[in-house]
Amino acid sequence: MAATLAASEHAVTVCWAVMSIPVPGDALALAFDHVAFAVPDLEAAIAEYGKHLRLVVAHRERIEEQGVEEALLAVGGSFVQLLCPLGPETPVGKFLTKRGPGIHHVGYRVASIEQALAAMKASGARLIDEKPRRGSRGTRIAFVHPAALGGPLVELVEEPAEGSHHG
Ligand code: CMX
Ligand code: CO
Repeated sequence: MAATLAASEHAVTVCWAVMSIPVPGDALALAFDHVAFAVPDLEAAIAEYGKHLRLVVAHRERIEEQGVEEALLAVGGSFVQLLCPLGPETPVGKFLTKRGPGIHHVGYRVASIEQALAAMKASGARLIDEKPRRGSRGTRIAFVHPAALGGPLVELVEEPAEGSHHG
């Protein structure tokens, strides 16, 4: 019965299902790093995710450069990124005013952010960032304009090298 499966058994099943799907060797997006949601009240959103999906906060960070306070909730090997704006004139603040709470962007994990940016520029994608910026957890990130992929804002994420220590 699914409900009585141990966490490890569930993980194996998910892994097998993903690995059975062929992926081109030169794919830039390796995995979903996170799906980001704009929320007006971070504590209330964290409480809802805990109550309804039983997710817990894996990481919290205030990212002044992006104008957000974030909470990351682990889902498998990816995250739900809850984003609360630091002010109304920040990207997430403007989004909340115009569109209300909801999906703000999708983050794709890439092996090399420089290579991914160069390849996407060459393929004609409209970039917001030509160079990587600092993201949370020591990641390096860059944004691709919503117009490039049919609507959603896209973020490219390069994980910190294993063994490196970031705040
Ligand atoms: N997804 C899809 N469309 C979006 C959007 C989003 N997240 N944010 C804004 N838009 C749309 C708006 O709805 C608007 O569309 P219309 O012209 O059809 O009304 C258009 O883009 C312009 O909106 P705006 O409010 O005037 O916003 P700006 O053009 O000033 O900026 C954007 C939009 C995407 C370029 C800007 O938000 C940006 O540079 N974002 C990247 C940085 C960021 O989002 N940081 C926060 C997250 C940090 C993190 O994940 O760590
Ligand atoms: Co993000």
